[in-house]
Amino acid sequence: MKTISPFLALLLASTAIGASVHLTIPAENGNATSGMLYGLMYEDINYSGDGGLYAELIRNRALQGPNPDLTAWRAYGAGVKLNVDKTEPLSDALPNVIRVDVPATATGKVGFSNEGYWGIPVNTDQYKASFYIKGDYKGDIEVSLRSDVDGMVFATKDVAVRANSQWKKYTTRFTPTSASPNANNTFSILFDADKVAGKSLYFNLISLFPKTWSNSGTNGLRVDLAQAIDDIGGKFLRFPGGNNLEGQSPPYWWKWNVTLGDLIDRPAYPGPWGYVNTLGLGLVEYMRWTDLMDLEPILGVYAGLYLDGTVVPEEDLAPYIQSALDELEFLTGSVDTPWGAVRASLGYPEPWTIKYVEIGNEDNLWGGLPSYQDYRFDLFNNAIRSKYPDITIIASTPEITGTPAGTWLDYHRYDKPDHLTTYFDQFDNWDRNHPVMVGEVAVIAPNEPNKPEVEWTPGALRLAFPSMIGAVAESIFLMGCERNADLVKAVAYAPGFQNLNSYQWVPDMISYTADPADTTLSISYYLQKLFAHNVGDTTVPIVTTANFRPLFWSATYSKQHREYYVKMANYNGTSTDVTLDIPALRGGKATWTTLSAPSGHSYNSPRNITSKWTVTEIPKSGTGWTVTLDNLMIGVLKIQK
Ligand SMILES: *[C@@H]1O[C@H](CO)[C@@H](O)[C@H](O)[C@H]1NC(C)=O
Ligand SMILES: *[C@@H]1O[C@H](CO)[C@@H](O)[C@H](O)[C@H]1NC(C)=O
Ligand SMILES: *[C@@H]1O[C@H](CO)[C@@H](O)[C@H](O)[C@H]1NC(C)=O
Ligand SMILES: *[C@@H]1O[C@H](CO)[C@@H](O)[C@H](O)[C@H]1NC(C)=O
Ligand SMILES: *[C@@H]1O[C@H](CO)[C@@H](O)[C@H](O)[C@H]1NC(C)=O
Ligand SMILES: CC(=O)N[C@H]1CO[C@H](CO)[C@@H](O)[C@@H]1O
Repeated sequence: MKTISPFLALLLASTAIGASVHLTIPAENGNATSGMLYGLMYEDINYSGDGGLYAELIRNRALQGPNPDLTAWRAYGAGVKLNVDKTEPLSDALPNVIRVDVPATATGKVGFSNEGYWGIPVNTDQYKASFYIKGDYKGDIEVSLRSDVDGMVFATKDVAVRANSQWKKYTTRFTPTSASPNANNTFSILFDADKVAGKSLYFNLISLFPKTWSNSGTNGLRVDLAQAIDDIGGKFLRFPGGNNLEGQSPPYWWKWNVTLGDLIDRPAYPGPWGYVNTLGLGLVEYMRWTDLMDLEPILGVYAGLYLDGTVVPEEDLAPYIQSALDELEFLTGSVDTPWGAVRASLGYPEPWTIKYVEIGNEDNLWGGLPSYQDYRFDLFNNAIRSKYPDITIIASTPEITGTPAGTWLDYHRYDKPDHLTTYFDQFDNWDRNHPVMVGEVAVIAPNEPNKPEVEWTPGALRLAFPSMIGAVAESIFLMGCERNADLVKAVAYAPGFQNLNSYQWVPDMISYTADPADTTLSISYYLQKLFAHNVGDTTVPIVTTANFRPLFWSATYSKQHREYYVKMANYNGTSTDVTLDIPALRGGKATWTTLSAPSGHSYNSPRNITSKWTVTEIPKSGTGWTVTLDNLMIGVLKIQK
């Protein structure tokens, strides 16, 4: 219990006998909150960008990466062969292309098809297809979407092509006449065999976009996944990582300057999570995402540490610092600055605003701390601060010491439920000179081994999907952040996304396949949504004689909405009546929203949502309201003045 005068407690107390607890909110408010407490951490892991939030449907669209292959591509037609060709580059960034060899004997339609990211969903919205072609071909090329199960054609469109020895781009739009029953479909490009028999055609950057989320454009976001994160109601986006910022080993790190402009100029980035990033989701796309969802960008800049432990020595760091400064100029500079002019040339004359920059990611790991402490943090910090004094700098680990007052520290925690609950009060006694961002927090393992939701990954027991008891533990950690809102400015679950067909990390907040019917919002997702939608601009003290554990609570108040939000959770207690009094308040309308599931081990999985979200109006009785908080239930009592 925080900030309670013994006299006030005595005056207002009611006792917690048996299964009942009495909470009182006195007249005064507490500390201001940051206004952006809940938000999102994002990096490309688990095919969360490519094959996930980035709406592109064609996998391996430009044979990118150091070891290009024909993953997801198949030849169509007897004797037709596909090859990785390195002699006819489409651009400097995209040197590998598909060569389609057509045998001299071929007849009818031949060509090739793509399986997508483990399938391609077909609905009756408009699709946009495009490809580059080189070679001798004049006539129609047919693009189509068809079932891989029974060959049913959902859409087909002829594109009039006059190809020659120069690369040419063709774009077409079509609308399927019916939706597919599942995502087991392919996208095909077929042409007349007799026009190319015995010859070859070259193709590259073959792209297919469905309708994207909220006008996020031709290079935009997948509708259902983007909608899900927008629905959380978070206030910030931390990007582009995570490990994906750092890269596995030299020379690969997230070079922002090659993620810009036409897709033809974006090279591969072999991200650290075992697959090649197309960089279709680049810096500008991230900024558009923050614009469309009204999120505060928290920009991570590469700080000279690779995940294999390689550290850029002090004497070689200058170009990396310059890159971070250039990135800020690109984002925020006027059109008269060199990089601001580049931004304008891409169609964005209005500068963006960047208020938060994080230097690196988890620089305490992989042997990075000594160099981060010695020179890497200081050199980046000094350079950015002197040019951009209004930017708040975030150090990527609380283990660093001696940073200037006001520097935020990024704290990460992955834990088991029981242990995470012990951190409820950890921030009560932290040094107030350094605000905290909890950049990543999640329950990743069960309390006990051998439970059904557990999957074995070498060396560690992990949850396959976020569990109910895990979400309760997370809620307790989050309430600990909220009570310390003068210190903790931002908190995010991580990671956000998981393609169930290929992933490197479990559990995740949102899981999915190509088929939107599989999209699974986890119990932790609903917790984030519940808490993000119910947070005020100041903390509010709560007076009670009850002790924390098994019940936990915290409260905030919004001046703008004239609402109190009292959050509560019950971790292994009995069903308890909680009475809330606000003696100073006449009237008041109370809404009680709860998140629960059949048991602590329950979890949400594709097409099997076990968690329950209820909303009830609570009548006032006397000066307060009484709700029942069952074991392993999370609840928010909202009181409107
Ligand atoms: C406000 O912050 C101060 C300083 O951290 C702390 O002592 C006090 O308890 C906080 N007030 C509330 C109501 O949480
Ligand atoms: C698609 O269907 C075919 C034929 O039934 C099957 O072999 C294949 O595994 C399915 N692919 C996916 C991604 O479901
Ligand atoms: C991008 O930045 C890197 C490192 O800062 C630099 O080596 C490279 O030349 C730049 N590329 C482009 C296309 O500007
Ligand atoms: C809470 O209950 C679960 C079993 O449901 C158990 O694994 C865990 O250790 C308990 N924790 C506490 C703190 O009581
Ligand atoms: C749904 O998930 C629960 C775990 O939350 C599991 O116990 C149950 O068997 C699943 N039901 C089906 C039909 O798969
Ligand atoms: C569990 C899982 O899906 N692992 C995959 C992670 O991604 C790599 C690279 O794509 C695959 O090789 C793994 O099979």
